Amino acid sequence: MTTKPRGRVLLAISGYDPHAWQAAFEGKRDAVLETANPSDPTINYALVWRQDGSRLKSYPNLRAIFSVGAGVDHLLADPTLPDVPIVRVVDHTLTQPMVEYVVWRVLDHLRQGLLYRQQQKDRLWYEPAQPQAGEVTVGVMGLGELGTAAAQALLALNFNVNGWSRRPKDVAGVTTFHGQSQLGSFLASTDILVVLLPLTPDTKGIIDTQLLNGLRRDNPLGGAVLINAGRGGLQKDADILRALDTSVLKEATLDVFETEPLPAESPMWTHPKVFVTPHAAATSDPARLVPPMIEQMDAFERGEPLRNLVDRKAGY
Ligand code: NDP
Ligand code: OXD
Repeated sequence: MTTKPRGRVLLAISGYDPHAWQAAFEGKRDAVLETANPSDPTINYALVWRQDGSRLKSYPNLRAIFSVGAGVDHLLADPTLPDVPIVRVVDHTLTQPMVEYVVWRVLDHLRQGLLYRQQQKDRLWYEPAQPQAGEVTVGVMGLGELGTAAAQALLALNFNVNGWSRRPKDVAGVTTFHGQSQLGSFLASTDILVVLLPLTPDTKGIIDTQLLNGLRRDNPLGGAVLINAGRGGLQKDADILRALDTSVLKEATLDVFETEPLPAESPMWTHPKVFVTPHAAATSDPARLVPPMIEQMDAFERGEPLRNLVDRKAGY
């Protein structure tokens, strides 16, 4: 009996080390960085991160695209992307670090981390009023895989939690809001805003002056706090800086920026009210993520449906 050859994988990856992704395929499936023949008929899959989609359109037997991350804005922005199913990352090894990141940053803002770091520099012994989690409401924008897990972890810490999504959603313990019509009420009852939205035409630039003005400022923290770990394109950096300088915002944690890497001249780097991380909230690890991708390819070749598919029309 002859066995059907298993489809080869093209690695179209930048921003991560493509060799590390290739190594994770070793001995399991043939994965290549380049093909000598740009219309190589043996390529059935592409693993993609921030690459020019036009590179993919010449492969006649491409059957599916796997995004190396949860977000797929890097793919959908490209009009030449072949019309094949797109699988994105949904995996506890990506969800867990995002939950850790959100909990860490929310607790740091609650427990006055920025203030204490400055006080230590100044050798200042001063204890400000300390609200407790139960007196503070965290609003999670984007109640998907990551947002829901983060909301649940925050509930376990006794925070009040609001959630905002595109469609109505029921998450135990979370006060949910959806759509543009309920955005105002969501913001008006939120003290710490955690953004875990995908970047789509509808969400681009959503974190602007108008949105930040809508947050609840009169709260036990002494001001509204923003944490964006979604995408830089969701925010207007200049509006955030203005909100910080006019006390519309008390503090911000930003993992993502309009331009990445954050340019050396950006005032974000040195702003006393901003905590910067380099798009590192949850990083895709090839050793952890390639095995489930291979399982999906194997199952697909047995005739089973692909999972974690992107809805191209919705944009995520
Ligand atoms: P999901 O697709 O599971 O969830 C997206 C959520 O956003 C859903 O609740 C969806 O609503 C909501 N949403 C989408 N569009 C709108 C809209 N127009 N109005 C209101 N709500 C909207 O995504 P994940 O949770 O897996 O990931 C979220 C994002 O996190 C990724 O797209 C990526 O950009 C970012 N990310 C960042 C990382 C980092 O290291 N900084 C790491 C990993 C991801 P509904 O439930 O109704 O569909
Ligand atoms: C992702 C990311 O989308 O790392 O997974 O940003």
